[in-house]
Amino acid sequence: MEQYQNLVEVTHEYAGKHIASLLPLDQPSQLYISHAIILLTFGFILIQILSALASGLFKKSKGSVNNTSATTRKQKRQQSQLLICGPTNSGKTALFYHLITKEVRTTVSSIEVNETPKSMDVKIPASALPNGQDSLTKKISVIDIPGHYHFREKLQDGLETAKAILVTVDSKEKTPVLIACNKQDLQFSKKATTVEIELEKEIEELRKVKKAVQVDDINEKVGYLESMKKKFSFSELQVPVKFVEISVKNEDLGEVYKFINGNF
Ligand SMILES: Nc1nc2c(ncn2[C@@H]2O[C@H](COP(=O)(O)OP(=O)(O)O)[C@@H](O)[C@H]2O)c(=O)[nH]1
Ligand SMILES: [Mg+2]
Repeated sequence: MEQYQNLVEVTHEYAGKHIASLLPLDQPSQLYISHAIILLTFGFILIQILSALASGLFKKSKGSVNNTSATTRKQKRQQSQLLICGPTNSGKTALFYHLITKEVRTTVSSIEVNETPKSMDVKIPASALPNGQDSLTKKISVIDIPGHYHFREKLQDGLETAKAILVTVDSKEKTPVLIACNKQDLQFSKKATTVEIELEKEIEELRKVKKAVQVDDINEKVGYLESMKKKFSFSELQVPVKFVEISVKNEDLGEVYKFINGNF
């Protein structure tokens, strides 16, 4: 857990420095700055997810080890909660409301947790189902947690108990992660493959920095990233992480419904 906390803190600091070094740039660079902020915040959240996975939060307790917290987690997991996380302004709350009301709402950006009180009916449209199949209803609860550092504990709890995690950006018993690249209706939106490549580069840079400062001491705990033997790549992860393109505004949410249908 300590390793996890350290990783989160270092990542946060890293993101902060990068953003600070970009700030003196002139106005035309605003687009790049906002992209950098989105990428770095998202990298921060993703590394929280990866380090939570690495520290065994999602591992099923097998046979000999059957401790109470694992049992509690299993009970909580049965609540079938879909966790939506990602950087501020990536459309988490818009997606949250659409899933439960089917309305495209212009959400007012505010930093708060949105959570359905209990299992809700979420209709999976026929268009997201194999040919000829009628729409169906899944009972799930949904939680939308802001990407702000202030909510790290809430996010950590959510990561432990979620049945599935959906990350908006602008896994055997492994929790599948869908990176939903939202706002594809906008002209300069990035393709899912571009977001994946850029994130891989950012995380690889962080891995190199951490590896370079690593102390060769067997008593020293080795973090998840620096323990990796080769270049970071999403496809090499044991956790299935999929990048898809969506638009809440255009109600282009087929990949989200396929994800929900495949996991609940
Ligand atoms: N163009 C466009 N705007 C969107 C889309 N989804 C959300 N938004 C807008 O993006 C802004 C941030 O959305 P919000 O759900 O509050 O983001 P959150 O901070 O991640 O919860 C709001 O103004 C939304 O109306 C989308 O698919 N396309
Ligand atoms: Mg929100």
